[in-house]
Amino acid sequence: MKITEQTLPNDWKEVTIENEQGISFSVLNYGGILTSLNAPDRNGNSENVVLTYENYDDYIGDPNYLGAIIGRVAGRVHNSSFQLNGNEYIVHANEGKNSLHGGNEGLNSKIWEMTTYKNADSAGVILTVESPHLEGGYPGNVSIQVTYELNHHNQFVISYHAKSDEDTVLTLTNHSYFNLSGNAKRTVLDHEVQIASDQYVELDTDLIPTGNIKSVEGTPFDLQSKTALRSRLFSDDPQIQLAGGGFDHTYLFKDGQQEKIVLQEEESGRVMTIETDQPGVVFYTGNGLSGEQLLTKGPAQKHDGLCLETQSSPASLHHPGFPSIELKAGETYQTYTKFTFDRK
Ligand code: G6D
Repeated sequence: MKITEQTLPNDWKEVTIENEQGISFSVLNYGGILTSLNAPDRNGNSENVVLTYENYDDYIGDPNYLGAIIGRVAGRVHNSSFQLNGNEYIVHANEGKNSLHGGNEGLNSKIWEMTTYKNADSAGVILTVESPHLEGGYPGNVSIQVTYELNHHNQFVISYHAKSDEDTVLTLTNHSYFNLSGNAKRTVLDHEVQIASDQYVELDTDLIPTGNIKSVEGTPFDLQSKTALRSRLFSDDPQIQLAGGGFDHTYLFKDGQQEKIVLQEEESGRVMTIETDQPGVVFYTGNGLSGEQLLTKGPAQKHDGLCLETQSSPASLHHPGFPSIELKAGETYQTYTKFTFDRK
């Protein structure tokens, strides 16, 4: 394992970790942003499989949240408010009347402390940050730690750990846009995806969960077997249309299946398998990406990348039947998501 650290002209820090099998990642102390995740194709060419901005300044105030740690509450909080222990909390509205991804004081906009470590079989970066009481409107002083670890088994593991001194709500994720073609040389239209879920969450026109948990059976949302995205992203299904021509929906995982998501691209031969202890994932197919954003590959375009934001759902703040995102004072928030890379 090789660890390198650099200080950028704007004084941000960037750490890069690489193993001997051609897998490496780089992360910023700003927002815990993944600026690269390199994996080999079937011929052993190691290329970046996450979208990256050409100019790092574009990560500031990024409407796409490229690569960032998201919280305190990933997703949308309806009317930017919720009840907890009989108290109403108003969180920062940054999308009309609703709050997206923790509001303007979200974890993606903070400078995290970074330390590195190396073991016999792995190496990683530990990112820590303190989120003070009522930051973004959320109660509790919360200490958060996110670890990005790479091992010799071609696994990249993100672990999340947090504690609060007051009852609060929390659900964290990473907002990387994956594209297995390598350096985004193609869109994700010819990626194949498989999600171990038979339920998705219906959205309203503001992309807020309606509270209805729908069966995927017989709909374009059925991704229980390997499915080419090209066959679904142009569906006239009202929910696909409402999301801007693609997916932007929470899937609730079925119990008992360790491998929750498989993503692959035939042309490169790359395969990425995801395991997680999170109850669900927001599957977003980059419907909002546009040429205003300059990626390392050039101007962004719709469907240049896709997000697999493993998380619980803020829908639980307003509807029954969803896994809770409450975190009791003194209890530990602990979750992981493991990305395993292979090539065929
Ligand atoms: C769009 O609706 C999507 C979100 O899910 C995504 O996180 C954001 O773009 C970056 O608003």
